Amino acid sequence: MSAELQKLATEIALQAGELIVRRRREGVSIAASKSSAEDVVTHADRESENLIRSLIADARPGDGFYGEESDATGSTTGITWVVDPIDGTVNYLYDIPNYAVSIAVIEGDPNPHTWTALAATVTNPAAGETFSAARGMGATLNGTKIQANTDVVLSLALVGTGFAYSAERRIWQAGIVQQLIGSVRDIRRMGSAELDLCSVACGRLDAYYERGLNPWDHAAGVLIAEEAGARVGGLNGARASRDFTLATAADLFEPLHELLIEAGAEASVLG
Ligand code: LIP
Repeated sequence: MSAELQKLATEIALQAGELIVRRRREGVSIAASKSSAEDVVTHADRESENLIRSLIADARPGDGFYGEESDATGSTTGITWVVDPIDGTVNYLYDIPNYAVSIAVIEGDPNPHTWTALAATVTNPAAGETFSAARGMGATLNGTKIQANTDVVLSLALVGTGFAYSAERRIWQAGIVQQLIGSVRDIRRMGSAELDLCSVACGRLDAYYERGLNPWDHAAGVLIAEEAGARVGGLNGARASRDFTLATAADLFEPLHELLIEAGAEASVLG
C-alpha cells in the first residue's frame, strides 16, 4: 500500500509542479496576505492546491485532505493527504528557484504528534528534482537512493533554519542563531522547510531546525529524512511538530539538541 500511495503522490506532485512553473513564467500575482503582510498566498498556491485536491478525490474518494490553502476534509478510509501546494512561497514570488510541491500521506488524525506517515513526495520543479519515500522502503532523489550524512562533529556542521512571518518571532529566532553560529560550521537559510528537510536527507545539510512550522511544512520532508537515515524529532523527546522540528545526521542530534537548549530554544515566549 505505501508504495502505491508513494507512486500516486509523485504523479500528482509532478502535475502540480508543471502548473506552478507555467504560472511562474506567466507572472505571479498575490491573492491575499494571511497571518501578516509578509505571509502571502499567490493565485498559483490556490490553483495548485485545487488541482492536487481534485486529483486525489478522483483517485481515492473517501481519503481525507489537510492542506495549507483550503478547509480540511475528514477521512472515511483512515488515510489523509497533508499538502503544501507551494512550500517556499516567498521564494516563488521572487523567482528564487527553491520552492516545492509537498505531499505526505498519513494514517490516523492529521496531528504530527500521533500520525503515521506512509508515503511522501517533495518536488522542486524549478530544479527538476523530486524527493520521495515510502515507510520502510528508503528515500530517493529522482529515483536514486539517498543517505543522510554520518560522523558529523558539531563544530563542522552545516545547519539550515528558517524564520517566521511574525517580526517578533523572527527577532527571537535570530537570537537563537546568534548563540549557535559560533559553535557550528555555518548557517543556511534557503526558504523552504520541506526542501531543507530533503537537503538533510541527501547530505546537502548536516542538520535543519525550525520552530513554528505548520504540519504541511514538515510532514513529507520528515518521512524522507527518516527513511534516508537522519534522526528527526522535537525537543526533549517529542516528535517533530509546530513546537519544534529538528532533523540531523544521526550522531549529531544529541549535541545539537543540547546546544539549542542552552541557546533557549525551549522558551515559551512565543507559545
Ligand atoms: C515557509 C517554510 C519556511 C518558513 C516560513 C514558511 P510557506 O512555508 O517553508 O521554512 O521559514 O516561515 O513557513 O509559507 O512557504 O509554505
